[in-house]
Amino acid sequence: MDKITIKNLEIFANHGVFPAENELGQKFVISAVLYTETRKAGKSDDLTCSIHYGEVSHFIKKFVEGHTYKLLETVVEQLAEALLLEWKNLQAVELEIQKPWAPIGLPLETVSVAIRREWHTAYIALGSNMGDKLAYLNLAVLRLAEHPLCRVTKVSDYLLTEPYGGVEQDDFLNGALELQTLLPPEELLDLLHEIEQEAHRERLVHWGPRTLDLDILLYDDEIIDTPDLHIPHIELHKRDFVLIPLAQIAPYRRHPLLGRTMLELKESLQEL
Ligand code: PH2
Ligand code: MG
Ligand code: MG
Repeated sequence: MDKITIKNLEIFANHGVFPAENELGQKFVISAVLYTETRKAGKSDDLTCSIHYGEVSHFIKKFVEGHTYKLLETVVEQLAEALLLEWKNLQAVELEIQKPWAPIGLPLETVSVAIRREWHTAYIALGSNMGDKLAYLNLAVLRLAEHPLCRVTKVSDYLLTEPYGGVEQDDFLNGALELQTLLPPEELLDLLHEIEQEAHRERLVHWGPRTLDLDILLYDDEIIDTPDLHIPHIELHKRDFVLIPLAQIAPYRRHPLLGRTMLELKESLQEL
């Protein structure tokens, strides 16, 4: 992706672990790489199609002067989030903050922290087979849509499905949604668990009845296998109640391990 770079912007501010740093202040030097498509602006010569680096620079100055954090880590984390939320066409940002006068009692040229943060695309499966199923799925969509670090970009139709997996239970209402998010996978999983809790989800029977089940199906093209988290969802390609709604909102998205599109996976399942 194209990028716009701001290099070594000097700002006097008050971040630091030592109280004297918070009181007296010192020099910080910030660099930012803004990832955005510049093609449209390049063809039209219209600044509104791009990102005004002057505005970004003043935003950074105001932000860094206007907060007092102990850690450089916090300054860049909070600043990256603020930038990604403020500029709609900013896909990713790299930030580096330097502290050339760091008071550590030793001569050094500079110390710095650098991070990259970006919008991720995730697909979430929705399921309910207890109580007001429709209200539970709608609650999930609403909670994700109103979360400051998430944007719901597509919601599939909901469908009634027979229980899969051998447990005798009521039919499910299933669906899927597409999300843009600044949350890393583990934090997204925590958020889904919080929403399940709000729906009074009780984990009694494995694969048993539930008011609300929210599963991460895909997260960019990442492959993650930790004890708590498997992405892509391990059963994704075996379940029509996942593939029907997912193929509706992301037909040409490819499974990162199987290499086949969601439409292909759905069709090959239906041929069985
Ligand atoms: N979820 C399960 C087990 N079985 N069956 C259907 N039809 N829909 C589900 O969402 C579902 C299921 C475990 O998550
Ligand atoms: Mg599930
Ligand atoms: Mg689950």
